[in-house]
Amino acid sequence: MEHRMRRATRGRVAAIATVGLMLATGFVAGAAPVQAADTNLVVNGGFEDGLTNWFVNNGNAADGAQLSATSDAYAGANAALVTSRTTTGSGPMQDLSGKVQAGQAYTLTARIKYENASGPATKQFFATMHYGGGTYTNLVSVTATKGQWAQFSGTFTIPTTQSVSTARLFFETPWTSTPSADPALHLMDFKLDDVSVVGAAPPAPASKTIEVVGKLPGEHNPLIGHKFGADGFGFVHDGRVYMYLTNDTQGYAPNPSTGVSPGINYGDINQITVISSEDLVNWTDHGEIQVAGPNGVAPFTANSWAPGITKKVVNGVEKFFLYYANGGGSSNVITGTSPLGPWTSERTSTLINGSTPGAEDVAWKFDPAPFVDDDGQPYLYFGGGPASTSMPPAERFNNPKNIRAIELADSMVSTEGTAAVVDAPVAFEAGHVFKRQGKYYFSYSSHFGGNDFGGNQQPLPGYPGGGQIGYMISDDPMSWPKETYAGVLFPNQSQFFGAGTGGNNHQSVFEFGGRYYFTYHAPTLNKRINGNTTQGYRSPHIQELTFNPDGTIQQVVGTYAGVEQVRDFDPYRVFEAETFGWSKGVATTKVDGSSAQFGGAAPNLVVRDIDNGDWTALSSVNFGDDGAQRLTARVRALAAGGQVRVRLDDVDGPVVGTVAVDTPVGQWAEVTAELEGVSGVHDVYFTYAGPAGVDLLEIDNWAFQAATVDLPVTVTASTRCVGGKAYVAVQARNDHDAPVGITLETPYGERSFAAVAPGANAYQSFNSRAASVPAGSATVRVTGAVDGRDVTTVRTAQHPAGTCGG
Ligand SMILES: [Ca+2]
Ligand SMILES: [Ca+2]
Ligand SMILES: [Ca+2]
Repeated sequence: MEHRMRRATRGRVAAIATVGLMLATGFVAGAAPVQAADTNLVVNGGFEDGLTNWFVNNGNAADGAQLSATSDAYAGANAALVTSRTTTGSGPMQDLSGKVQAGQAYTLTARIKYENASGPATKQFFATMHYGGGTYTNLVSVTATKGQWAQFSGTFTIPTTQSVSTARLFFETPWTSTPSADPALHLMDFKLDDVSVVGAAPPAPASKTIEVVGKLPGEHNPLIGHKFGADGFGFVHDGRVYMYLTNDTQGYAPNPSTGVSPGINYGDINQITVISSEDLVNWTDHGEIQVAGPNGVAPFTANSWAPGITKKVVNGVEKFFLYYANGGGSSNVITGTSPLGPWTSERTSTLINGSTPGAEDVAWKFDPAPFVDDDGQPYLYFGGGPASTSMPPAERFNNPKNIRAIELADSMVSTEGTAAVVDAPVAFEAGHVFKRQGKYYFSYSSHFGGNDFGGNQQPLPGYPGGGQIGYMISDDPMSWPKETYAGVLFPNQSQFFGAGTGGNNHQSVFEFGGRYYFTYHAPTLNKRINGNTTQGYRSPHIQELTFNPDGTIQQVVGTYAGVEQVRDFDPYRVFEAETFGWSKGVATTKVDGSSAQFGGAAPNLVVRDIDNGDWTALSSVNFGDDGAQRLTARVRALAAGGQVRVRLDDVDGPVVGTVAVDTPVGQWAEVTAELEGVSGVHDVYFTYAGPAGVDLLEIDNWAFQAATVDLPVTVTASTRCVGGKAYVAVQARNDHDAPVGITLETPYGERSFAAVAPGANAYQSFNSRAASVPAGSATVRVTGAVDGRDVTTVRTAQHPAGTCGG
């Protein structure tokens, strides 16, 4: 195996490993036994599905090319054609992250052809792996003859020390720093076909499922117990509260044997988690937005921390703007057509960076929080981190002037004017603004002291301590002198949740149903998993925010109890199964297709990792006085013999219905269960049972059906003879406790009666105008109201044949 630094600026490593070289070193024999389990890790390597799974290498900003399908194939109907290459690395790429493994050997084959008339007679090509950052490794090489398909055929072994969390395979020509000096030699078009990388099957990803009950039944904090999420930003739209969260679960990697994860690494995070609720207790998991990174909505950013969202009508269209920190160095925004996307990037570079006027001195240009005023003027608050060393130490500590306010353009994706200093005392990060009764409230997180803030300084009287949420009140959203400081809004969360829950915080405030709510985070789920030795994985919390008559805020007390459920849950609709009040032992995953509840644009998730003994629950479900008669679920059986037991009020509560998941294994299907004794308001527990040690099923959505309600009525029909004619007589007695409408119908006529009193009869004898009638039936239609619901009951009454005379 040959390693050599090829390009200091990109930290590039060449590991050319032709079969010959591998054999010469004796490396293949031990490392790459060909096994029956070997798998081709490349998807659509023959391009018979067009360009599916392929894209142009974008590892460096200068990389670029056009990729198209061509019918000039080595095999089959299609190959790939790459043109307009801007660098030697500009070539077709496929992401093999999560598929290749360190220490494993793989066999790579591919066919390549170039034809440029002005090109050289022969040309070397590389198959190269980009392991993220500046690490590139040439895997296999071939020298092609112009106009002929050449074959890559070689083996490569990934070093045991190589991180493979990013592993992207691409095809290129040998590197030169100035390829445009001789494009015919360095930037020729080429065609690619029949790519395969064969080796050990991809490893099953280690489970991230949280096995403990992270949110205890009856409690409302943390908001969810099946995943983490930090820096929550609450946003209200159309009767729902959406929480946008830094995806702390992304880098969570519990050791399979100890269950303990390494500490959180913010650098791993390039997704934003979205959850929503209409009652503040039952939260729907909408999954993650892949915001940053090579496959992100904004691939020119690497991280997505501390989201902030707002909406605005731009050119007559309501749009949603999701701001986020691209690490500490810059901030950016992506645009959605709904709070759940889909998302696009209107920008090709970051929104807030070193060239933002007035922000040049801000150390960390992060934590962007948008605010749109009543007059439509949008603002963005951002910044934090170490104070300028040009300040005296005491000022660095007390008034670091590291946060900024700036106007946004009407487009919401660019700034206007110069950023103004927010002189928040002891400020560190997490600026946020809301407006109430004409006053603007700026809240933020304070710093923990240390050398970045002038060393061990004495805080000014009344200024916040370390890691607290302070706030200011101003009449002007761009003017925040230190005199507007109003106090500590929330002490450090460890004061309420104890050992292991200290550290940073990040808050927001939203108004919902006439009340104000305060969001913050605390590693409480992490604490329930690992005790007081937490690893920094944070969970979203909400408390109610109340105000004094003078507009100041009553300091918030953090509790596990959280906020009151603001309305009962409506079960009589299709709702996503990834909606939990509480849960145990389950996980969620995004699936193809749209949400049955939230519509075509919204992502859909399913509940997975459902084992015997796991459960999910909904808080305060209102079945009404007449109750539910049936539960329907969309499920995919993964094993025979799975069951969903529906219980009321407790995980061990009475079983009111059992869904037998007896549909074909592996296929999505609808299953139903009849319910008994389900009325009124209850917590509902879905408990899962079946063979141990296997995943039982996945669940997409639920729907309860209301019980059919009948109006009580006693109906009779008979025949009689009057004047030689046969009559059919129909009678219906109203047994309800209120008046009803009754219609009597026969083949010989019908009659309607309005407002038939309780206990009274509707009666009519219908003349058949014949001497006899055959046996038949009358229809009785009763309309009325039961518990405020309009109800129609239809009954039939049989009558015998009747003949006059004889
Ligand atoms: Ca092909
Ligand atoms: Ca499980
Ligand atoms: Ca679903």
